[in-house]
Amino acid sequence: MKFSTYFTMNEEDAADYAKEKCKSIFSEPSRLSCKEIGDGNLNYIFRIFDEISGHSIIIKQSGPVARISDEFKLSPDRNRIEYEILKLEDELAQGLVPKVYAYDPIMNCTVMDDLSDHQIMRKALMEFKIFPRFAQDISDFMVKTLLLTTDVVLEHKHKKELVKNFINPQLCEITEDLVYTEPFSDFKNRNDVFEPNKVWVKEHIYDSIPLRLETAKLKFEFMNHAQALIHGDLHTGSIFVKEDSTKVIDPEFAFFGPIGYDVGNVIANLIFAWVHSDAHQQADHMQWLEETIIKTVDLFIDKFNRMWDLHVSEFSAKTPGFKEYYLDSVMRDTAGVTGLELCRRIIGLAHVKDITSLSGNVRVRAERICLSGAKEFILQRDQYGCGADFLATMKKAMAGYVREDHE
Ligand code: SR1
Ligand code: MG
Repeated sequence: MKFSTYFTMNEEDAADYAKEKCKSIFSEPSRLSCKEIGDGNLNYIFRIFDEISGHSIIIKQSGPVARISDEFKLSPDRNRIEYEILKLEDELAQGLVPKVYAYDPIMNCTVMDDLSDHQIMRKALMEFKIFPRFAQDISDFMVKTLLLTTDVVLEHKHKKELVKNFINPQLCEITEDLVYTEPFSDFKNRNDVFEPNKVWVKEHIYDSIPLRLETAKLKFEFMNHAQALIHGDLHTGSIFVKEDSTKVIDPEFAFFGPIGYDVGNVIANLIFAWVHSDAHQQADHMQWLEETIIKTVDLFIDKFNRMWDLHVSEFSAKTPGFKEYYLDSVMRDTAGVTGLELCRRIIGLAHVKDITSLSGNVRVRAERICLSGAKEFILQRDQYGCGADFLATMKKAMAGYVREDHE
């Protein structure tokens, strides 16, 4: 009876929930302990551990408002979306997402694999670890989950059914506001800019009308281009890694949107790790990240081309030249989104630790390098055809950084 009406659980409740609802995982005798381990912006993550069998699972529960601020009212339907998408992604990109075992539409929670033997990638990169498989795995994940959910591959009516099933208006609104709108003017007064960079941000970002115009175009493309079932929040905090494994988690922002949204998020977050390693003078780690940025984009392009040839049978899509036209537009979106993500994590409400863990002039420099690169990605987004182009923009931004007198 305890779980017949929704309430937000604490650790004790979550352990009781596991005892009552997860009998096939924790057979008797069991001694369950629970710890809330979430550090994301939205949900509660409970790790349940059976001291007798050694088995463990994760219960992820969504509340009616975001953890970061109750200003964000959120539909708990995001839990259903996440559950269904993880199952679909597991079919499309086997081994690259956690297994999900159950979804409870009353308690708005999902039971899934415990990935405690992995580490959140952002944290691991901030410890200067390297993951040789990452570019292969993430390019695989993106090409399989993205290209295979487009209407150049799926039967058109089936694809439209999926669009309907994964309509996600509240989470999309967060992205429209926090990624596409607020970083480019402070009209809502909730941006959070590092004090020593406030004047610079006003001059180079808020006051740039060309930048605002291009971000407005990108915003309406995000809202109106139901291209593929995108993850919608594919940053390094949504990826678990260990040396021989990569797992993508947290697809609650998923909906049918532009493919470049996912690819651009991955690249921008590798760039955050790169400036973080620069700030700590970790030349070897920077070198690995540079190679990884190039490889991620190039492998994505290469696999996209190969999968297209294998899976696309739609009459119009097979017209010579169409694949190249399609991929060009994906690369253009990727560059634009790389720039958007770089801006929004520095100027907007939701930051990343790669940057906020820095202080003083080192943070000033890291932020300005990211923002200078970001402007170029957005304004020149039709100039990106391969991985080296992405790295070249950031190298130029770093070389062009001039320390100002007041710093
Ligand atoms: C109010 S949510 C802020 C951010 O956290 C999520 O992880 C998404 O990135 C969102 O934009
Ligand atoms: Mg998340």
